Amino acid sequence: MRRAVCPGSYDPVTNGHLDIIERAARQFDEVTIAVLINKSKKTLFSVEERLEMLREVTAGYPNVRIDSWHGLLVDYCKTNGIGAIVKGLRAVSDFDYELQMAQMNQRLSGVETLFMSTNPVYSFLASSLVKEVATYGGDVSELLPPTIEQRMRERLAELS
Ligand code: COD
Repeated sequence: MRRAVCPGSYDPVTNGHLDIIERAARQFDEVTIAVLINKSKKTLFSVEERLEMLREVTAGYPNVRIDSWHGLLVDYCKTNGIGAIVKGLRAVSDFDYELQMAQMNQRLSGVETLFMSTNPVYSFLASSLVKEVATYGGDVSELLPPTIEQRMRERLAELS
């Protein structure tokens, strides 16, 4: 079975993430979306909330599973028999760091990283920007699934 992982923070999941996930799911037998836990990173949603939102928006994809992991991504791949990491590339600015991580991961364990070019419609899209725009009342309705936007607005209102 050809297995891949799409790792990330997913705080929260956006249409840009979903585009990469859908395309990866067409290329592999099984795709795991792994929420990587970074305790030093301040997030809007807890890990459990992010997992729940991901489960909800990927319910229509039978070969997509959701999981979380604390530690090195290559150890997650090894533990779960995953041979490929799929990443989305938005711009040249993503490339330097992504290349460095891909080479380090290859060196550490032999796992390959495959880059997918972003859908141009979402090339500017990042969870952090969506949160910032929504915080100041901007319209992000075309950038997130409606239920995720709703949850984000509720959380931002609780915090304001
Ligand atoms: N279009 C296309 N792709 C997109 C878009 C978009 N609009 N938005 C996001 N993506 C892609 C990103 O490029 C990324 O590939 C993925 O979706 C997740 O994005 P985020 O923002 O949710 O997650 P990040 O960038 O915070 O995640 C970083 C990781 C957690 C993947 C990384 O830090 C990691 O692998 N950590 C594990 C610890 C580890 O192994 N460290 C050693 C590395 S060598």
